[in-house]
Amino acid sequence: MTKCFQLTLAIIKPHAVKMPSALHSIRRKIISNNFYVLNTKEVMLAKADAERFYGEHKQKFFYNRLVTLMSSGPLHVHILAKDNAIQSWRELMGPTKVYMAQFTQPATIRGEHGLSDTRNAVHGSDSETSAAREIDFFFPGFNVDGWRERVAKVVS
Ligand code: RTP
Ligand code: MG
Repeated sequence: MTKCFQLTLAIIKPHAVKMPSALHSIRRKIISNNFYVLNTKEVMLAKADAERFYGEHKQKFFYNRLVTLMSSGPLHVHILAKDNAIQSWRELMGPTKVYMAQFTQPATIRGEHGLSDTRNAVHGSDSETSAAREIDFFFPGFNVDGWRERVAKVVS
């Protein structure tokens, strides 16, 4: 895999935020897998904001279930940085579907803390374009391009 220092947006979903053992375990996994946490906040989304964030899934059968979950309680939102952060965080999350996570990758976050296909504990960006959009959604003052340029100067 080619090394590429990236940012990704990670969300700990409401049911996991409410469960201290899950929250603690997820935070430990973030740190022990060498992610830098560049910014973090606790956010309560209005349903309309959750609908906007998940607009790409509007036609899916699980859309209403998803936005209801994501506006049901506080989220913990993090900007994570690492080489290949997007893929690395998605590997740590594990498969979307909880039965796949529990049976094929039980040591992943979703394998350990997923309760259902919707309540699968965590979210992660799926591309650099999504990461930039999602970071801007939750951290509008965070300059993704400026941050990338500063890192490129330091590592070159
Ligand atoms: P995410 O966006 O949360 O990181 O998850 P993902 O890429 O693995 O999965 P995606 O297809 O983008 O789905 C977004 C979220 O929708 C919920 N979902 N529910 N069968 C279902 O009930 C179902 N399928 C997906 C999950 O919460 C998923 O994370
Ligand atoms: Mg997704």
